[in-house]
Amino acid sequence: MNYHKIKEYLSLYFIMGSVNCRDHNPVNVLKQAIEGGITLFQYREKGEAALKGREKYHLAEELQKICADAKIPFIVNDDVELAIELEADGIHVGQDDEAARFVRGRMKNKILGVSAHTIDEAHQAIYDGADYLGIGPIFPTSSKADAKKAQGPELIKHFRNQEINIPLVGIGGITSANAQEVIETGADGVSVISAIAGAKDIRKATEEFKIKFRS
Ligand code: TZP
Ligand code: MG
Repeated sequence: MNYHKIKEYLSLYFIMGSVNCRDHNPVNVLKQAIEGGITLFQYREKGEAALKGREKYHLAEELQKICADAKIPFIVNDDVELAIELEADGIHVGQDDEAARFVRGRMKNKILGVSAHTIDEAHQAIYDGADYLGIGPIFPTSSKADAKKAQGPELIKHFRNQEINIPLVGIGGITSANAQEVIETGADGVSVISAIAGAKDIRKATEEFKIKFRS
């Protein structure tokens, strides 16, 4: 997909699975986040209490439909089989998941995102056909059990200084208070779990990001 379009989608990239929604219903969380202005959604069903099998499939299907109605692309984290079965708009893989070059071969005209922590990983992902890279953790996060050490927004600057010119999105501990800093260092957008999914008022929390982007 053309980079211009991808950059637009990355602006406010919401990631969530049932585990991130606490006492809220994931369907309502997604609807409110869309009302608040998210530009891309990733279904990431992870952690000890994560849904599996048919339950996971059904929730994915429900969330996909909400995205389709709102014309927000629906991306699946890690689970290539699920993404193919649902004909999702894209897939996001990390360095420990199915290799990006195979995923690209299986999902030819879909959005492919890859998490990269080093310049070598970035070059490999670009060679493999990634449409965008997820870079982080930028700030400390409690949403990913095996997260690496937070690197600060300088990490984005480092990638840009090394001529990594494809769309980049920052991830990890991003809130409406620090999002601007991540964009200023060269990211095309921010990806967010807890600052939206964990908020009391999901719509308001999402709007806070949009307000910061405008100022
Ligand atoms: N990858 C790196 S940090 C992270 C992922 C999936 C979790 C981000 O979650 P939060 O709550 O926005 O810090
Ligand atoms: Mg992964």
